[in-house]
Amino acid sequence: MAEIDALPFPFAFRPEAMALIVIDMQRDFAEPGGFGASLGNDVGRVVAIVPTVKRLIEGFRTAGLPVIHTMECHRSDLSDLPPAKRNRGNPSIRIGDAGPMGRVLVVGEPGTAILDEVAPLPGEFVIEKPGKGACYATSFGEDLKRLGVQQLVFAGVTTEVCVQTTMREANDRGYECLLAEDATESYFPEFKAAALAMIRAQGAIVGWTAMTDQVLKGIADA
Ligand code: TIU
Repeated sequence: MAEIDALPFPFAFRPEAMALIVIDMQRDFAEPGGFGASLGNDVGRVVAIVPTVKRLIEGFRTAGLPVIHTMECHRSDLSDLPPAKRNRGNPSIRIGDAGPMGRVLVVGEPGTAILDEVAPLPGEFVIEKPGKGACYATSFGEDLKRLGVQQLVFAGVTTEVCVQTTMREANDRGYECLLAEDATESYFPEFKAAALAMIRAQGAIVGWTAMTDQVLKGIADA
């Protein structure tokens, strides 16, 4: 059994049971005019991790391990968008509204697409999710069972919203979860730091964290 040098202690790694899940690396969270920017955020922080996310994805592909992508998005009739989500806050444009990259977070719109640099390859799973977590109202749980996956390495955005929500959902469902620290980002550095600390506190109460180089070394050694 291989190990990944992780916090709060090494992560025992089983290649036959491991997948990478890349959360919501979409133009809407990374480019001006998208949903993230409409909430008043600095999207440059998300753009900065793209090369590291790409390196992590390529490491899993090279090792022949599954890569799963998620997209936060809604049907074009918005039937899966609760009013409580659409109306929350005071964004300059709301989910479903027409923006510079098409309708915000709606399936098939240009802004909803995953960034080219980290785009799925044919055959990789893409989970379209209407919530912040990937387990709610999706086939994610069944897909993982079909793949035989029991351990998940997490990357993507944002750390304390969709990434942490999905990690907590997966942890409760019995998956061992590890977050790649430098392949995730928040619009708020202090929230990222707090999320990482919360996840690995109390003996990995939610999961482990490790740098991408350590994850790739673990895979290469396995
Ligand atoms: N706003 C924010 O930080 N995140 C989201 O709305 N979605 C995801 O985290 N993907």
